[in-house]
Amino acid sequence: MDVSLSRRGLLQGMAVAGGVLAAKAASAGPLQPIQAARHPGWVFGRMSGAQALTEALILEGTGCVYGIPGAQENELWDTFKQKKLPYLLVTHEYSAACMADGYARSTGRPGVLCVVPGPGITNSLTGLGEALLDSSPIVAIVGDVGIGKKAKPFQVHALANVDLLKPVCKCVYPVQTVEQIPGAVRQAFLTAMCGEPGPVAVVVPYNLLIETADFRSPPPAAELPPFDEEAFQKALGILADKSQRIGIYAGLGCMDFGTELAAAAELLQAPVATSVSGKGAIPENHALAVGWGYGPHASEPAEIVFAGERGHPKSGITTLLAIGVKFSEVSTGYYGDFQPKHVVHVDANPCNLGRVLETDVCVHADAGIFLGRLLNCGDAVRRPVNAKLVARIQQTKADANRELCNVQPGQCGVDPLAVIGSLRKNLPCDALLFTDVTVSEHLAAEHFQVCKPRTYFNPVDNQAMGWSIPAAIGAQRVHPGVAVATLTGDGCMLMSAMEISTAARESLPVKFFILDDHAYHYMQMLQKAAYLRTTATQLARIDYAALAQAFGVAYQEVCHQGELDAKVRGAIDYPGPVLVRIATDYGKRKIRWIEAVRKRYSGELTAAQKARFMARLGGRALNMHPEAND
Ligand SMILES: Cc1ncc(C[n+]2csc(CCOP(=O)(O)OP(=O)(O)O)c2C)c(N)n1
Ligand SMILES: [Mg+2]
Repeated sequence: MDVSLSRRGLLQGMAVAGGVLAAKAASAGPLQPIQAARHPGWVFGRMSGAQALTEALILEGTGCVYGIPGAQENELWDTFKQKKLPYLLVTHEYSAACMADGYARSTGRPGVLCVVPGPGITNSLTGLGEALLDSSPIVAIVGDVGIGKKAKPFQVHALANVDLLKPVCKCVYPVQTVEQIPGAVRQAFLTAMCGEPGPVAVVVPYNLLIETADFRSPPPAAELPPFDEEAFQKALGILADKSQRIGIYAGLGCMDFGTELAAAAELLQAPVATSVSGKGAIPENHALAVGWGYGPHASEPAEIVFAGERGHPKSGITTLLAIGVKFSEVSTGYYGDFQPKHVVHVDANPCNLGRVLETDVCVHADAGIFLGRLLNCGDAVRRPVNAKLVARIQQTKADANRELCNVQPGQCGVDPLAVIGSLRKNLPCDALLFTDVTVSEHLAAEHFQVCKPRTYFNPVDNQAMGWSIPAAIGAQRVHPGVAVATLTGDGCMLMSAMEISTAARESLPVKFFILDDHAYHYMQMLQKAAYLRTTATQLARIDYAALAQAFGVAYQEVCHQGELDAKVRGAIDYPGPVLVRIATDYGKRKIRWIEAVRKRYSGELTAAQKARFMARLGGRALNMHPEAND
């Protein structure tokens, strides 16, 4: 969280609001429409707080507001309707935050939610937390209890609403007067997007929504994106050293600069690996793209190409150029990406720089500006085409693809890797895929090839189960002609399944692919190795056909691998929402992420901790009458 930036943003917002106050003092009587026309882009004229807030949302290009109205915001929702601002009623505020997140990740612009104070806020916290940790821009419009002379004690929803939001938001703007409303909303959009994006809340006491004022509120001044020239020059010196082999690790910060990223890779003849949220920043079928991560937890081609092959000491990379990325636990497989000899780390948030790997230079810069400048300095860093590198990448990718195409059927269901292969084969390349917190997320990150930016989404760093269903619905709402699908587990589905009713009500044709194994397989994988038994991991057997019928969506069931492709295709081609239950047999499917993380984690245990674990495992292994699982 960039606190200094937030403070500066807040000050700017207050300055704007102050201008409005001065304008109010100077104005007399209702303003004429002709005056408003002279101020395009301003919230201008006499109106209510709710109207000014709605105008500000419209001026910021809001495509949809997700949420649930309450007594505190009925004035606002009525104004959305009056001003034709699109909105979507959800079933739970967790979903509203996830939908705004799905909107933000798929469009690159802030997603908007609107919730009541108290339970509306507490319900939305998990989704806002996901957006905060995953750098997703969101603007939360939140009502608050009434303030002022007439305010009563013990009002409904009178929790510490501003304080509740602070830990999950980049910044919170508490509005105190009606005049501050549009300035605060517009500042929130700016703050959500600048530097490292994230969620921002505007908290409005409900009585201000029905007050009127004369508004003269201009758009806030945009901040210049960061660029540290001195550090850039130092980075250039490192990248110009032709004795070193460069690898690029690209994150979400590169997502809208795919052309520049690919050009930089070609200029440096550098293989490109991405973080999970960076998937799609470079088309993964590009000759220099190697997939996700570069450690033993991630895509095998990335590991082989970055670490180098055994017996070929000069084949790995020696200089890492990390752009628009932080080295988070999940994406690095518990910090399993190795430390190269040289590291240049570029990011828009200085708090992310140099925190995990040792760096030669940290460049506080916007990824797009950095890439643009790097390309302008082409002559200093250009390398001749490395045909050997390209051939090695092609070979390792072909090997990985062979594995994907030859998945053996599971004994009592479908292998999840086959599902990933089938989804890739049958979804168009511009389809949006929302994955979830099931063990299959790591298989998908490893094997699902993404060729377009902003088409693959995962709740990475908060790992909030149930995220994919609402996030996909939120995205489908503003991408009507695009195929949208979820890849989720039965446990995740149980957390947010009610939202499928929203897809049915609104005819949003999302395809909900559910891997059903009646269990938290993820937890089982972790528990079995450490405890030789499982606890609290078995789920109910659900009648999915009845569930789909109850929601009013179409239903498809896949029980055998042989029918997988046809049924996946059938669901994708169906014009409405479909619930697809895939009877899943995780069987002995190995997951590189789990294995690598387990190894790293156990490597960090103290000798005493290891001894205790081993003694317990030994004792349980010898026990002839083990306790039942779960
Ligand atoms: C809200 C929340 N609660 C608990 C967890 C811990 N957790 C991570 S994955 C998981 C199980 C997911 O189950 P399911 O969707 O069935 O996928 P599977 O494990 O079977 O692949 C749990 C409980 C979490 N990440 N988020
Ligand atoms: Mg499961």
